[in-house]
Amino acid sequence: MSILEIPVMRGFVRLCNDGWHQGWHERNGGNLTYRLKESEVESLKKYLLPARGWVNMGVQAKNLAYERFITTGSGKFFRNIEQSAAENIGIVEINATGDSWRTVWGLEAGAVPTSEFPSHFMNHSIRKIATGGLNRVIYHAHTPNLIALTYILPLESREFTRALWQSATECPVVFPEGVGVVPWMVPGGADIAKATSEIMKSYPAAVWAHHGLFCSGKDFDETFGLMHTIEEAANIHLKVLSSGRPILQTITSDNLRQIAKAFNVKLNEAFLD
Ligand code: 2HA
Ligand code: ZN
Repeated sequence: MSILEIPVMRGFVRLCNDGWHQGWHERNGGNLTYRLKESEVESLKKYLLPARGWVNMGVQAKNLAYERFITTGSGKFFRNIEQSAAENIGIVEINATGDSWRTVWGLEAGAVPTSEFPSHFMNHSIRKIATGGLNRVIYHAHTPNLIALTYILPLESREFTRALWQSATECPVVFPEGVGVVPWMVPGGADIAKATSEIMKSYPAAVWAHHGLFCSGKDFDETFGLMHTIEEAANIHLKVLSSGRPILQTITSDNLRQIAKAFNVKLNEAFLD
C-alpha cells in the first residue's frame, strides 16, 4: 500500500485537485496545510523517513510544539499534486520550542513547505485555541471573484461580511462569525502571518486584499466548503454590481436574524443594522 492511499493523504490531495479544477490555483498560487491527529500519525508512521535538519520559521507557537503537518510545497503547482505528490507536498514535524520544522516525508528533490507556512502556522495556533483544538485545516486560494471585490468594496470586515451574507441565503449559516479583512500586504513573511492571525482570533476566514482568501476548518470538507461558499457569494455580488441595474431588494438585517433563529446560529450582531 502506498502512503497516498492512507485516507488523510487522499483527502489532502483531493482538496488540492478540487481547488485546481475550480480555477483558484493558477501556476503556484495557493497553499494548504493540515494538522495531523495522533491516530493519523500512527497510520503514517511506517512511511516516515529519518528527518532532515531543523529550519527556523521566524514565528513561534508553543501550542504547536511536536505537531505534525501535511503541507503543500513552496513554488509547487496544485495542478501537479495528484500526478506526483511526493515532489509537491510533504509532512513536517515541529520542534519542542514551536519555532522550527523538519521534513519527515515527501518534499522530494529539495522542496520546502509553502512560502506561506509562517501564516499557516500562526493561524493553526490561533484556531487551535479558538476552537478548543477542533480546527486542523488552513487553506489559502486565489479566488477571482472575491479578489475583484477587494477593489470596489471598503476593506472592512463589516462591509465584506454583509455583502457576502446578503448574496446567498445560506451564507450566514455557513459563517455566522463573518469574515475578516487584511489590507494589502507583502505575502510570504512574518508580518502578514501576524496580521492574519489577529483576524483569525475572531473569524474562520480572512480576506487578503488584492490577493485571495484564507479559510480554516475542522476537516477538508468543511474548509473547502467555506472557501467555495464565500467565493460563490462573491461571484453573485459581483454579477449584481456588474449588471448596472439598481438593487431593488436584498436580504435585510431582520431576514438575517430570522435565518439565525431558524438554523440556531449566533450571528455577529455588530454586522447587523
Ligand atoms: O504562491 O499563493 O500567497 C503561493 C501563494 C502565496
Ligand atoms: Zn497567495
